[in-house]
Amino acid sequence: PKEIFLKDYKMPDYYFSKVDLNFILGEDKTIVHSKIIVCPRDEGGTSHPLILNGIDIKLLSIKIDENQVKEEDYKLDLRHLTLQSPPTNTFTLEISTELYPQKNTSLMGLYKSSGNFCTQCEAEGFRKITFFQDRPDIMASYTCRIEADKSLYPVLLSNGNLIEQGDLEDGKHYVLWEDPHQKPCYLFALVAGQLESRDDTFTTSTGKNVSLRIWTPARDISKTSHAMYSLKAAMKWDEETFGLSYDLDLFNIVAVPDFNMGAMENKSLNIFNSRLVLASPETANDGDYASILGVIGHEYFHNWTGNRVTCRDWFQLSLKEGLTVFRDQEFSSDMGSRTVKRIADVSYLRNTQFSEDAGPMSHPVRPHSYIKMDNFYTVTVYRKGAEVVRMYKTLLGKDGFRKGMDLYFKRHDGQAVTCEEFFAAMRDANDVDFSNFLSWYSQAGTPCVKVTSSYNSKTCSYSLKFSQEVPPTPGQPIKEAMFIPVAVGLLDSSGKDIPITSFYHDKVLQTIASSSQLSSTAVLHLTKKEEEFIFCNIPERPIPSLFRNYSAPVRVDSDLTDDDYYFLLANDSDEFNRWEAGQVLARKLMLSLITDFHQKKPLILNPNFVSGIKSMLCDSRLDKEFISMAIRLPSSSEVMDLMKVADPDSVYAVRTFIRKELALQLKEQFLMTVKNNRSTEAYKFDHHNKARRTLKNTALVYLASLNDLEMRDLIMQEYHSATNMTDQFDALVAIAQNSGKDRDDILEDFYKKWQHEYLVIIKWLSLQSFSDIPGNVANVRNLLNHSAFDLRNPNKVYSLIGGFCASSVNFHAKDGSGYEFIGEMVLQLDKLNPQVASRIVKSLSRWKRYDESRQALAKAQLQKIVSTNGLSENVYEIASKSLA
Ligand code: HT7
Ligand code: ZN
Repeated sequence: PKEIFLKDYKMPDYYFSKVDLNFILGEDKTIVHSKIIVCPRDEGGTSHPLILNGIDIKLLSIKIDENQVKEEDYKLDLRHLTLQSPPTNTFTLEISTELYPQKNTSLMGLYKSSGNFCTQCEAEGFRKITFFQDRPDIMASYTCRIEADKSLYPVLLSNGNLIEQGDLEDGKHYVLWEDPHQKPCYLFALVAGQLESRDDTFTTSTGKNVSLRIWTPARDISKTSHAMYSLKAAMKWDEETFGLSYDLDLFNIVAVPDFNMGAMENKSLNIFNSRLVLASPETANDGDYASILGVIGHEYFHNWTGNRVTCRDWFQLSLKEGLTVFRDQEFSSDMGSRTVKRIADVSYLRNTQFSEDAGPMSHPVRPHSYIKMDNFYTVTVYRKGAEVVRMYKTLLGKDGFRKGMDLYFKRHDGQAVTCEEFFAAMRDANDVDFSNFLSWYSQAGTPCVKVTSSYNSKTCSYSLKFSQEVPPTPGQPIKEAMFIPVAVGLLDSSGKDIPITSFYHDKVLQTIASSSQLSSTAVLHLTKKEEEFIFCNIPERPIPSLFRNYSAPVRVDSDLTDDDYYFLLANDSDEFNRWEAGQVLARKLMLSLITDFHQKKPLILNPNFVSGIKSMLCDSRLDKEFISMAIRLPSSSEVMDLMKVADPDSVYAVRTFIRKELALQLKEQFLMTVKNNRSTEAYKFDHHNKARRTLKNTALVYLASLNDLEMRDLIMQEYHSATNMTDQFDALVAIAQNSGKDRDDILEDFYKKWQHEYLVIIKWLSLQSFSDIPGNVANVRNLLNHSAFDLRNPNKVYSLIGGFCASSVNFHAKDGSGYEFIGEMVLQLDKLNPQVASRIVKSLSRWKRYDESRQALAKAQLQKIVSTNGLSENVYEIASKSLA
């Protein structure tokens, strides 16, 4: 397979100014006619070959300026149609193709989902529809005519405005859509089928009325009210926060059950995985409601960050994704609790991106190369990319960041640009010098920052010395120092922030202008491998609160003692760092218990830790969702990441021990928590109610670990009396922790209740696949044959097979049965849907982190996969890089 490099980017020789598409949708084939106005970049100059991408489609005819192109004037291979020497002045290119959406199980290009036609063109799906320069820097205005059977496909949608429609012979009808905005082909969309809509309107700040429509099959319309609420909230938020209004008269969202990712921001016709649109209190839980809010926001925000200003090439993906994730995170923060959202986002980053960055698939936020672009829709591009955007805001402040955003849109509206252009807008709007900040885009790996401190009581000065190191990653053995913003606060012995007025850096005194920053927090600019900051006028030895609000995506290693962390846990004015202090203590505790476990010593829980958890649990001044996050233990993957040789069994044993011990020692407090946080009111998705439910159900999971009759009855009662899916499912999770008849019966009961609700069944599958109960691989294998499972549906695959990979004990079973199962599944899936298969094969990529025996077993599966004939490029890229 061919690797594509960022350094080889070349401007296109031809631009397309106008594209008219005509789809004739049929039951066994679809015909697409395209008419393109092609403009040579060097108008009237020398002729260059025009290379068009095309995969899995049949060429029917090709014309230039209405004349059929002769066979000797073009070349057709499995991936391209090349016109050897097209005209050197603007010309019209007409191409007809035949395609087979009904057979398209890759869910890219045009395909059928539950009887309806829909498209997915990002990143490179448009080439499965027609021959085209399928690259994001080809921006054109489009029309789209769709012709189809009227009774089978009464609704025909595409981008822009509906300008014509009518009936045709033989029970057919047609529509004509026109999109006035120039766009790259990855934003093209078409939907045809039996759908109904929930309609609403939004009036923009300039007084324009926008029609909003959310389309689903008729039976699901009642589940779209939260999505509509989320859309309107997002439209309002973008106007208020960034001054960005919607730019067309119509905004459509369509929910489909078969979709490779979460959603797609096609211009004015967003297509969503139905799990991110449909919700009712009975069938969706708080997590689903929160995801819908965030993802509806995310896709809507792309209208400016992605669509109006797009990427020059796919290496720049984070330009739109990192920025848009940052925007959706801020939106969700403003709609709920800022601290809780930040904690959730940082936990996710640590659990997923840190391990990606420490493995064979580690790549910079802007990758240097790829074989298959689909493989680079990663947590690094999305989540680390969002942290990079957040650092601009931390460095520039809210107003400075807004100025940078304004300049970015002023300069680049309607253009396809690079990450440098975003950087330049931030820099120029604020007139700052961010020297080596761009290395966040080009260097992979999670930087590690070491901090040591000292206090001089004679001079009342306090020194913080920093050293930074970025670990070697594939293809990047040596790293430069990064530009790292460190938000620092200093606490006095009563726990209050000491005002920071000035500090020395490089022997230069820097005074903090109180207007630009809160004087309780200073943002230090780390730019070298080693440097020192000396704070002046510090009357007593302070306790430092470092990287407040997680000001940079780094690992921190400081000389703070456990006592310092307990102090921060109790006192820090930065709530994020209060949580962080608890996590540091929990990580240290778990690692030391793991050592004890390996040395076969008895496990004893540190009483300070128990009282720390107890005081959090009983502190009525704290936000309830914050408490539930603060009393949760770091995940197994986070702890395994910190071990020399990752050992799932010892992590599992220690986590189970701590959970049970906390439940034993704090049983009264957990029971009170459950009692005090029940509600008799109807389900409401707001922060207050969500926080209450989360805390109650976290306490329930602790209590379930006691696995005695009293707790069993309590949780059964919670399950049966639940009036919403959040409470019902969390009770089910609590019960299902322990194997036995209760577990089997209740899983059966839940299935019977919800078997006709596809989105609930997905939850049921993942609950079972993720389980730590012994020998679970056999259960998961059995579920493959359950009538509820379907290998062609990505949601079901991610729930059952993806969920299994995330389970620490069974996936890493010592006998290799977990790896073997995944090896088999990858090969089966690859024949149907390579994108889904390559997401699953990633779970084997970190095999070198485990003991020798597990290494050999996982490696054997990867070797079997790469040596399979006819393997997709998607899976090949991940499996071969994992073996390298
Ligand atoms: N921009 C969207 C990307 C996407 C995608 C990529 C590859 C294959 C299928 C896909 N579906 C959607 C999603 C987003 O907003 O980030
Ligand atoms: Zn996105």
